Order: sequence, then structure tokens, then C-alpha cells
Amino acid sequence: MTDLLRALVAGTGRPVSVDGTTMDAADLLGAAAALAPALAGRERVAVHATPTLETIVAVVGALLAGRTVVPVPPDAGAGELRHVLTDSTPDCWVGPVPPAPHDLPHVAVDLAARSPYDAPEVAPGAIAFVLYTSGTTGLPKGVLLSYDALAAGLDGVADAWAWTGNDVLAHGLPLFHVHGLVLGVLGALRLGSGLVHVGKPTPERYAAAARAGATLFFGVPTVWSRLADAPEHADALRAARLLVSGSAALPAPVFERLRALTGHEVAERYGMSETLITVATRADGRREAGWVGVPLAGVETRLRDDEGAPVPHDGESVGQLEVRGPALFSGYLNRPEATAAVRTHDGWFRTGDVACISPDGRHRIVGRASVDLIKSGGYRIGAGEIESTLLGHPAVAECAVVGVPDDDLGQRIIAFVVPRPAVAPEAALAEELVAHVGAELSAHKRPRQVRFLEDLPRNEMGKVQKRRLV
Ligand code: MLC
Ligand code: AMP
Repeated sequence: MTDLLRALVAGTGRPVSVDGTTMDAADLLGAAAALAPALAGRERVAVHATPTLETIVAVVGALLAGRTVVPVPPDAGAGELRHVLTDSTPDCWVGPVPPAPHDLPHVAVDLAARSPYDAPEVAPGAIAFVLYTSGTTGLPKGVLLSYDALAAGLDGVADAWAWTGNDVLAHGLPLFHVHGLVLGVLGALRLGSGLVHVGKPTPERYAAAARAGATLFFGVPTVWSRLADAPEHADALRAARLLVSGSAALPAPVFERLRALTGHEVAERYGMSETLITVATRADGRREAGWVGVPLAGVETRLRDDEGAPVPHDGESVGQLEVRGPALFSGYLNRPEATAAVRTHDGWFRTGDVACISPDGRHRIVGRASVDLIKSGGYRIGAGEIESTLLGHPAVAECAVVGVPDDDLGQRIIAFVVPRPAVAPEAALAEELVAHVGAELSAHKRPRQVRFLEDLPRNEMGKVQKRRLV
């Protein structure tokens, strides 16, 4: 038995709507429970995670049955899709029609089906999700998140934001990452708040959700920045209770503009696929641009220098952020060495982020330790994965991918390419390389720009000097 979706199962949930189509919580529970017979004997299921009610019913049905869900980005290119499926080896697809060609069975969702829910036994430590996320090098890794970690993580944010069944949550985030799926769907279903997924997270749609009574709004900084540039829509959010930003750093000017336009100081919080949310600005806490708040209940944080020695929590000294708590992941699927590399012997997780902590426990994220992890539009993107894909194109001899500062996206992906001899570095080739990355990986991993060079800048050891390219 798992109580992950507590309010939904208890019958106290409120309606869920996606892009204008609404379902009562009782109907959602009935449709999700109706998947149980088709899921018998299947352990791990893939969901082609389009922003639809079918995706939500499929994920909920699989979780209610105690299965492991692999959400697959709907725009995943051929190479990324192949990797996710061979690495996670799901038994079937559930929910939206899977991308073609596919050779696994497909269990369709019937939104009109209704069955009573019969709770299965779920072993302690059972895995609810394999969420794929990028590292600095290589292919994306599958982050294993247990039912227990999800429950603990959601209770932590509910406490921090005074989030209850009286709220209506609105957002328009993708349903295959922690932000949109775990917080943005399971959070609402656990707490019984209403949920409005607006489809695309545009200023117009956030304003419409606010006018329709949504109280709590989630967004990545790009969403908030676009809203801050749309005063005619931002004003509607005055009626909200709390605006929350996360997944990347919220620029201070956006915080200030939103304060002026909506009367709200956006509450920033910090998390990762591997840790869920660890640090958050509390609804009743101090809000400051550039600071992401205090540890959630049960979470501990600390700073270490490059040698592993403690860095003081004095609000100024900068160190590598490590976290410990009940919502940490259970490891990377099939990658014991990668898992060991991010865990300390005493059970802390090395986030790879650089931060400072004030004496009273407030956190400021200064940046990533590695230039090879890019955050663009709130998506975590590994430079190495894009470089390997570009090197698979016959015109490319060498390349280096970097993220450069961008007002809208936080960082914008630029690929520096050394063409093979006799290949002309033309605009048409740049377009072809962008399309090649889009066909192999996800849409948001496409470089926004390709720049041709005769050589990449390297140090005496031959290592590409990416900071010089940035
Ligand atoms: C993009 N476009 C390109 C391109 N890149 N065209 C050509 N070449 C390229 N290289 C196109 C897009 O397809 C789109 O076209 C248009 O340009 C605008 O793209 P965009 O600027 O990327 O904007 P948009 O599509 O509106 O997306 C912005 C966004 C999106 C904010 C909605 O980035 C997003 O959903 N981000 C959320 C990421 C997220 O959920 N992260 C959470 C990770 S979990 P068209 O035709 O489609 O308009 C996590 C834990 C935690 O981090 O702490 O939360
Ligand atoms: P992901 O695994 O996609 O969840 O990305 C996690 C990463 O997003 C973290 O390691 C941080 O680098 C970044 N991140 C998340 N929230 C914030 C925030 N509020 N401020 C700065 N960076 C953030």
C-alpha cells in the first residue's frame, strides 16, 4: 500500500484540468484504477508524456498499481528515445499513443472508464519513477525515485508553502520532469488541491487561470520573465496566494518587476531530479531576490571546498553544496559508478552546484561547478550529449557546446564547430546541424546558434577552454 496520492484515493481531491479539458478527481481515480487489469504482470511502464489528461491518468494508474513509470519526453528524437527505452527496458507503453515505430504493447487510457480502486502492497523502497536527466558527459541517466522519497518531498514543500486542498495550482510545465510532474501533478493529487495545467505556460494563460480562481502558480524563470514583460496579463496574478519559481535562477530584475506588477514577491526554491526540492522560500518566510530559501523539514545542507573541507555558512563564502534528507533518489539506473560518484561516505549527495549559506540558513545558488551542464528554459542539458551528436554528423571534425547568458532562457546553447576539411562552413550547414540535433535529441537541446571556427581554443594539455568560448 502506498499513500503517495493520499487525497485522490481518500476522495477529497478537486478537479484536474489540462488545456481546457476537466475531470473530477473521483472520475480520474476511476479511470486510473481501470488500468489495473491491463498492468497485471508488468513492472515498468513507459508513458509518452504529452501535456494531456491521458498522461496524468496513465501515470496515476501505474502509480496506484505500484508500478515504475518512465516518462518519455514527447519531443525526444530518435537517438534519445532509443537510449531511454534500451536503458529502462519498459514492459509496455501506457496512455498517449507512443512514438512510431514501436514494438512494445500499448495500453490505451479510456478517460470514460470507471473502476473501484483496490490498493496493492507496495514494498518499502519501491521505485515510482525513472526520470531521465542529463549529466556533463554521456547519455542521460535514469534517476530512480522511490514512492517514499516522493511522499516525503511533497510533504516538505506542502509545509513550506502552506499548500492545502484549499488551493488550486496552475502551471504549464512539461509532464516528464520533477517540476511539472512530481510537484505539479502528484503534489496536487496528494494534497487534494485543484489542478489547472494550462497547456503552454504563456502570460495569457496564467492570467486566465488566475481569473478563474487559481491560487498557487509554478513556473521556471523563463515563464516568469515573459510574464514580467506582459503587464497587461501580469496584473491578474494579484489575486493569487503564492507564486513559486524554480529549476533555474530567477533574475533579480524579474523578481522586482513582478513585485511591481502583481504585488507578489515570487518565492524561489531550489531542487534537482536527484533530490526533489531541498531548499525553499517559505510562504511565511523572508523573500529576497537571488536567495532560494531555507532547507525543507528533515533536509540538511552543507558546503564543502574542492578538498572536501567544510566551508563556513557566513553568507559570503562559496562552496560546493551537499544535501541530505528523506527525498533523495535511490541511485542512477544501471550506473553504480555514477551513483557512487555523487554520494559521500556519510550519505550526503553532491549537487554539483556552488552556493553560499547565511548564518540563519538561507541559501544563494551561485552557479554550477561545471560549464558542461547548461540550464536553458529550465531544462538541464549536457554539453557532452550534444557534442557527441554533432560529432555523429559527417561534416563535423570537432565541436564544443556552451551555454551563454540569455535574458529569456537563462542560458542559450551555442555550438562551436570545426568542419571537416573541404566542407564549406555555410549557413545551410548550420541549419542542417541544428536539425540533426533535433532529430536525435529533444527540441530544447538544439543549439540556438552554430558558429564555425578553424580551431577550438585549447590549453597546453589539449583540453578545450570553454570559458574562453563563453
Ligand atoms: C527553439 N526553437 C528553435 C530552436 N530552439 N528553433 C530553431 N532552432 C532552435 N535551436 C523554437 C521552439 O521550437 C519554439 O517554436 C520557439 O523557438 C520558441 O522556443 P523557446 O524559446 O524554447 O520557447 P518555448 O518553446 O515557449 O519554451 C519555453 C518554456 C520551455 C519555458 C515553455 O523552455 C519549458 O517548458 N521549460 C520548462 C523546463 C522544465 O520543466 N524544467 C524542469 C526540470 S526539473 P514553436 O514553433 O514551438 O513556438 C528541475 C527540478 C527543479 O529542474 O528544481 O524544478
Ligand atoms: P534538474 O535535474 O533538471 O532538476 O536540474 C537541477 C539543477 O537546476 C540544479 O542542480 C541547479 O543547477 C538548477 N536549479 C534548480 N533550481 C534552481 C534555483 N532556484 N536557482 C538556481 N538553480 C537552480
